[in-house]
Amino acid sequence: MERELALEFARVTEAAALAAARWVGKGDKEAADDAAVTAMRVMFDTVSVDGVVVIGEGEMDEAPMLYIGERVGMGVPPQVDIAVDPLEGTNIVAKGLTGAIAVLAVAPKDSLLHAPDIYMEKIAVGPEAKGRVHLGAPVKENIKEVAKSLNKLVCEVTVVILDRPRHQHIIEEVRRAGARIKLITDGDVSPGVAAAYSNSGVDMLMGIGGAPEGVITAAALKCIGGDFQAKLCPYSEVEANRCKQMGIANVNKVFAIDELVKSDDVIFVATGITDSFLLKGVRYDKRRAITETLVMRSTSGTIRHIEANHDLDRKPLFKDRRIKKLLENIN
Ligand code: VTB
Repeated sequence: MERELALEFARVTEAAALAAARWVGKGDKEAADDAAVTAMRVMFDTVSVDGVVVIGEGEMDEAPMLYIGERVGMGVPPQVDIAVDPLEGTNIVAKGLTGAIAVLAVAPKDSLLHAPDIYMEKIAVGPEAKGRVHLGAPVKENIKEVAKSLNKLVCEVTVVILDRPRHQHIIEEVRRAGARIKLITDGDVSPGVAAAYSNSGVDMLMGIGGAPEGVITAAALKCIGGDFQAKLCPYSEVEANRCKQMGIANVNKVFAIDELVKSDDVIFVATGITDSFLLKGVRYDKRRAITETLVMRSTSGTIRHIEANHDLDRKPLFKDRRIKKLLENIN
């Protein structure tokens, strides 16, 4: 993939973040998601790829846009798989909490795992701990390995976990091991990626979240050199069959990062909507808005944080008929 594409995709997540940011704290997660999806769709139309959404807003019959199987881009080569989460953290935006991002990952056709929207058990760590942790190993062992790899004491290691009753046992095991915990209300992509930044305040992500979010996190960690392992968690026969239909023969398999993201040519882009471990959220300054976007390419290993200052009165995005219509509905 041409490196210029990375910047084109950055404009896509910026647009989603700018649109969703208007709904921060308004208690309407559907409207926020709708805004992010619509803005992303508008921008995708300008990107020179022949893309298929392999992870998106759901199946064709349940999502009007960015559904799994939808073709996006201008329809010109390269052919790519696209994993998108236009608003990772709809509840976060609705309540005005921290941790919402607009995110996507792009890789050559057929190289991202086609994961249904079911749960996935995950472990994410940074480059130093690569190959030293194992999903399924005792929590205490994994934490010890992370501490050693980072030259920290166990009591200085920070593990991020989604605050859910299903994680009570992990929380207890981490506490027994003596490590620190940050519980989050939602949004496990940003802390998963942040685990690879030595000064982010996150050393590990553990627990069960969404499978699509898992593949997106794996794409980022592939760029940055971290490690990620995952196991699908189908909770019913229907979900297990859905995995099989999507080509996953063994639903109990522990996937290594290179099995979730098979290509070495990956682009990961995320823009902050509200502040997170990774990025600052959208801020307004008079008639301008400031966004922070993370852009990574695995081929070069370059990691860019792009701060953009948008003129809200001149931005073509806000002149688009579809976006204008959505914004009119904000009270
Ligand atoms: C997970 C997590 C996401 O939603 O999908 C979660 O990966 C849903 O889990 O980051 P619950 O059913 O337990 O709420 C997010 O937190 C946000 O999309």
